[in-house]
Amino acid sequence: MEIKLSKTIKITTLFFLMVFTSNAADLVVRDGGAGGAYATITSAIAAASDGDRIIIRPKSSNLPYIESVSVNKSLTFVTEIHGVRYAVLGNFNIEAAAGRIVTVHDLELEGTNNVTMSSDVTGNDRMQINILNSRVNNGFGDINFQKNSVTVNVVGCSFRSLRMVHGKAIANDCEKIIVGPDNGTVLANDDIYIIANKIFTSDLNVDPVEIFQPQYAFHVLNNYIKSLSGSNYVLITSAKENTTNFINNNYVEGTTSQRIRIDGSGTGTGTHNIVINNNILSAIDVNNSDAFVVATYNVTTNTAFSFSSVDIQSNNTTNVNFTTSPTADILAVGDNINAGDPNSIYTDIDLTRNDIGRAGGSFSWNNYWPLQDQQPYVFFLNTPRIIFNGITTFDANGSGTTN
Ligand SMILES: [Ca+2]
Repeated sequence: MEIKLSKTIKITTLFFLMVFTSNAADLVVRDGGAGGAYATITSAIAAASDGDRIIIRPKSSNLPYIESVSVNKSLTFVTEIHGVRYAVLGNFNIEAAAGRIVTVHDLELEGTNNVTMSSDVTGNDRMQINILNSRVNNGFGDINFQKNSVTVNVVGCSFRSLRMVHGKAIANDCEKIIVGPDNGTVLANDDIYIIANKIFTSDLNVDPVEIFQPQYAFHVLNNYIKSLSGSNYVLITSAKENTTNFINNNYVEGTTSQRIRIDGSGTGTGTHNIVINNNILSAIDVNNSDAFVVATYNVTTNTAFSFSSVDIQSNNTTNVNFTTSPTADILAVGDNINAGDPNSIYTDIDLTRNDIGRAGGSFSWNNYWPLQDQQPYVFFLNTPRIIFNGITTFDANGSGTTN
């Protein structure tokens, strides 16, 4: 009898647990509240609870939902019609809260509006924001998440500028990516990744990529970076002490030079390494005694490189021939093929030697483009990778539970 009672209690507990963990709801938003749906995104958010999903049906003729959206819960936003973004005319603001997770798919933010956060996150937990397959003001609006304790993943989006303090920017079509300091109380435990973005600015005196934070190591990989100004194209003004940072396999183009500048003018810089490998560029300008800079296997069509205060430079090649498209749709082809760093950690995804430029290495541009086709995809795998030829012995031990 006692045993039966115990079993009943267990089953009841399990039942309540299941109910509690599976109570996330889908709330549907449709034009005019058709079919009992919510008529506005705002009303759906008001009725939602943390963990819910808001499914938004694009209006006919792609007319926008005319409302400014403020997200004050952990919610996921998706389109009801696969492959069609829902349009919103108004600002899209995400309110800060420790532990909050907000994911936005398929947003078409229209008018002169931006995706913003109004304040820093405070408390002992971070916040995470994911923006995927979205477009801001037809590529001319901004995404500003440069707030303390916010980790962002912005993937496959079109906008003018992205500001953040930590996270990943992957396969975006934009003019500028800026990473500022994270002065939050709880730091993230992984690095910053800027991968396979098309970053093309025609603004004078704008640096397409700018990093000025000492909290995280950074990886700037396989980007197409072009500026019509005479300024810097990748600008690093501070980095985390005792880290190794990577600027690899980028295509860098400017009017006067193809320049990366390592500058010590930011705050918090301590001794650190910066590896600049397998890029198409023509100039590296180091003005930071805390940075130990290595530049190898870079190429340029120019007759000479301008490498100022680079600590180690080898295997960089001038006068190379290759062709590329200014629209970034065609990859560089020519002397850069199979000419990158032969170390196996840089091996291409077809297992050949690294192709210098965007197509080379594990984070090949080819993994991510064409983007914005609104198909689901895996955008990042945090797996160590190495190619090994030969025979070796693995020292393997296993353990497990026994009954
Ligand atoms: Ca290759």
